Amino acid sequence: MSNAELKKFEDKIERDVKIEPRDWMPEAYRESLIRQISQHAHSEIVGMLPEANWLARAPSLRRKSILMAKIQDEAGHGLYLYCAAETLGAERQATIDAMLEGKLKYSSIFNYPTRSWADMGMIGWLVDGAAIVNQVALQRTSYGPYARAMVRICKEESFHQRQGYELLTELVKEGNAEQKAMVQDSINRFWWPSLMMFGPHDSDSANGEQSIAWKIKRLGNDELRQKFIDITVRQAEYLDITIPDPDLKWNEKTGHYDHGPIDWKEFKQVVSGYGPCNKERMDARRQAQEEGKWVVEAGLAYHAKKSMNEAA
Ligand code: BYC
Repeated sequence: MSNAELKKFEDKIERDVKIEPRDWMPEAYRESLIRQISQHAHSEIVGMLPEANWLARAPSLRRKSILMAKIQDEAGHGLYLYCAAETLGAERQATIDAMLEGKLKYSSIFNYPTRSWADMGMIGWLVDGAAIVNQVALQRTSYGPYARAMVRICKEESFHQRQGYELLTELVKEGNAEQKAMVQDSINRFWWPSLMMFGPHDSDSANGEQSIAWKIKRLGNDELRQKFIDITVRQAEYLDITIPDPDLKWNEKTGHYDHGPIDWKEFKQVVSGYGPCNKERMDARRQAQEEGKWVVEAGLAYHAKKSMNEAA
């Protein structure tokens, strides 16, 4: 690395010029991006599993088509993100193997079970809602391929969030008491894990400061979490359901909602592999890898044959 290269890189970051795959970049910047982007990709793919659990039990053809389209979108998001990581030299299978060995993470939220149909709405509203707040900011991330992937992903996440909110609105406004109770039970289980999606407080965020300096992250974990809470409280009021936080209240001084303490012990447990569904999720991914091997082999054989024919 020469000083001139580093200066050029820092200058681009400073002027908000995107860093592109062929540009020189510090090794630690490249590694941090691979870490974040591949974990993001794994989250999209693992995130298909809790929803797939309800595909065969969707209550109507309309709901089933919407859910299927959403799950397929998540697969697409995973693929754009794996491609973005590949532009940094990360081999896709190697990042998947690293996740299966527990060396790379995926979002904590997908280690919780989906117990009722209302959970399909709750995931759309809260989980995709949290993802959008985070990803809108990431559209301005400093690495070009990641930023561009985010633009399309955000458009699709918007549809996901809306379909979830619409599903819940129908349940609470047109449903019976039991259906409304199902929505309340669902938010009771998903509220706190959704807040954990934004990661630890900034004071405990190991990567945060450096990532913000490099403009990989444009906003800190706490600011994003607060944005999400501020948007979501009003939407919960419209649904006439209670957010399970007795300390949640409007703060006139700050112009934001204050919230109660997050259970970081639970977060740490889930992230280190001991959440309610970690084992189930990893078993499903291992099985998919095993069953999909022949597709990869067939694709590689086709590619090798085509290259040979072209060379002949
Ligand atoms: N879960 O230093 P920090 C979706 C880790 S999918 C697990 O603050 P950073 C969707 C963190 O990785 C949404 N781990 O980290 C799909 C770090 O460990 P490592 C996924 C978490 O990177 C299907 C350590 O904790 N979105 O939308 O600066 C259906 C310390 O944290 C979590 C993304 O991935 C967590 N929640 O900030 C529906 C967005 N939080 O890596 C929806 C892209 C933290 O040092 N990622 N950790 O071993 C990001 O924006 C950032 O990586 C984070 C964390 C804000 C998540």
